[in-house]
Amino acid sequence: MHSPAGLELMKAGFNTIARRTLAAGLFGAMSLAASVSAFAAPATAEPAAPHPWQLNMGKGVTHSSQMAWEAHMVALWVCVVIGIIVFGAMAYAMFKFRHSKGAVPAVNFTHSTKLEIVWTLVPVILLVGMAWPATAKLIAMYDTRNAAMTVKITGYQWMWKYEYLGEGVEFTSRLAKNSDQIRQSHVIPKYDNPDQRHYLLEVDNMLVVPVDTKIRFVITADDVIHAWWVPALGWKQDAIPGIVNEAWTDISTPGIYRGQCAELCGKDHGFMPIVVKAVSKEEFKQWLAAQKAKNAPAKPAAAAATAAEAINATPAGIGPAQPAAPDASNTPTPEPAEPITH
Ligand SMILES: [Cu+2]
Repeated sequence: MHSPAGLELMKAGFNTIARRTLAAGLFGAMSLAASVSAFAAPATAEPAAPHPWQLNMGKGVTHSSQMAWEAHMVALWVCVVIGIIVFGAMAYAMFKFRHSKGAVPAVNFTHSTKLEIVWTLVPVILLVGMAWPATAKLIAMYDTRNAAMTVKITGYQWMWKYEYLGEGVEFTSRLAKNSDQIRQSHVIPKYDNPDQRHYLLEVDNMLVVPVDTKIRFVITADDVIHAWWVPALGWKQDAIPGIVNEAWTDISTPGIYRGQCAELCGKDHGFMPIVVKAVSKEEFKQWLAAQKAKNAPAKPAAAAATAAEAINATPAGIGPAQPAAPDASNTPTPEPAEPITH
């Protein structure tokens, strides 16, 4: 029997264990919440970003990506059902009609007309059933009519140039310095490090576009074939010198969407990423006005100054400013999401 003192000791021990379990549980819940919020922070800024252990393809944020996802899911479930029926029938036949149970092979069997009709008709119906909506979706994905604005994309070895047609706004978009430094430092970038998470997927000037707007892209290249690809938009389009390809998008959710050149275009093919920043229509108007204001008033004055200088200056001093040099202030807030992610 336990003495009262022993009982007290047991009670105390039990209380300690209970407190420790509770503390561990609380700590676990807190660290889980912390890790969830660590992932939730970038998720709000980058709604379509892939994440570790993601299994299915992403839904993206445009009508095109939604359509691609739906077509993919239909095909996936058709495959799942076929897989279950075929492997189920095989397993059943092998188990039920096995030799040890006295099964006798039907040696005189040649064919079954009924079965042949079934296994011809079922795939035909399935293929037509999948091709019909897929074709309708493809046609919709290539219909660039009634766009509210047009952006011309030109691929270069190794950067992109964006021109907002009719707005007089254009700039180049290159690999961000941060990625370049990591690349040259031979450090292995880590996903957990917010400064390194977007290694090779960050640029100096993002393509800024409004949400809920049908945007037409005309896509070409200056030197070799490139391809403009942002998975969250649901398509990729070749950029071919001498040819103008078309595409369109309508982004539903504000955020940052990342992509890459998807056509092997030379030694720096892996170092010409694409970053799209979708903002509200109002924010886009302000951004575009700021870009125009930056370019517009300088032009006549600069031209006059250049002309006046040309008369007096030494030959080395003459020449227009480098037009291709991207201005750091081109993008109002570069990577606003990143400081939140730690
Ligand atoms: Cu390229």
